[in-house]
Amino acid sequence: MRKAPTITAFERSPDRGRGLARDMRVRWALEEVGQPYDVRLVSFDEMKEPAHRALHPFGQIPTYEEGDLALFESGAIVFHIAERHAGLLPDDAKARARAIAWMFAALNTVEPPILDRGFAVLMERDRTWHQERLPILDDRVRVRLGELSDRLGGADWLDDAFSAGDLLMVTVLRRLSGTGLLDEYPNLCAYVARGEARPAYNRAFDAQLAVFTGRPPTD
Ligand SMILES: N[C@@H](CCC(=O)N[C@@H](CS)C(=O)NCC(=O)O)C(=O)O
Repeated sequence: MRKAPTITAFERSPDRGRGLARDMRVRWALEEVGQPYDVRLVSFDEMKEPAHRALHPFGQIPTYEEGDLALFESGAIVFHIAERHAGLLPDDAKARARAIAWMFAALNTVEPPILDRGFAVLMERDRTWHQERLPILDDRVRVRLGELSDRLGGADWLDDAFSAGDLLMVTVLRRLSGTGLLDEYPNLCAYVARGEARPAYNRAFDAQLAVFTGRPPTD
C-alpha cells in the first residue's frame, strides 16, 4: 500500500492554529480530495536547519513529501494535489486553465498587498511613520478587494464550480480577519464564509487547531 504523503506544519504557530499558517491550504486540499496525510511538526529552529532546508530552501512550512517527491510552496503543493486527484480542477481544459489562473491571482495579485499590510503591523508598529503608512497599505488592499468583489458579483465561486483557485483565494482573504477590511465587501465575506462552511475546510481547520489544543479533531 502506498504511504500517505507527509506535510510539515508549525509546532508553535503565531495564530495558535486558527487556520492562517499555510499548511492549512494543503490540509484543506488533501481533505477536499479525500487523501489521508501525515503531519510532521517542526519548530522555528528546525525549519532553519539543513535537514529541513533540503526540503524547503527558504526554511519555511509547508513542505510535502510523497514517495521520493519533495515539494515546497503551498501553491505548488495544492496544484500537485489538484492534478493528481479529482475534485479541485475542472476536467474541461479551458475551465481548468481559468481555475489555474485564479490560483495564481490569489497568490500573486491578491496576497502580496495583504502580506505587506500584515508584515507592517507585525514588524513596523513601533516605527514613527507606521501610522502614516498604514492607510496607504490599507488602500492597496482595498484596490484588490474592490476588483475581486466586482468580478465575483453574486456568484458563489470565482469561475462556476468550487476549485483550487477558490481554495487559495479563501485562505488568502482569511488573512484579513480582524482588520475590518474584508467587512467592507459583503460578497467577499459571504464567499469566505462559503469556503469555511465546506466540510473539508472544517476537517482541515480542526486538525490544525488540534495541534495546539491537544484535542484530537472530531470527525
Ligand atoms: N510562499 C510560501 C510562503 C511560506 C511561508 O511564509 N510560511 C510561513 C508559515 S505560513 C513560515 O514558514 N514562516 C516562518 C519563517 O519564514 O521563518 C508558501 O506559500 O508556501
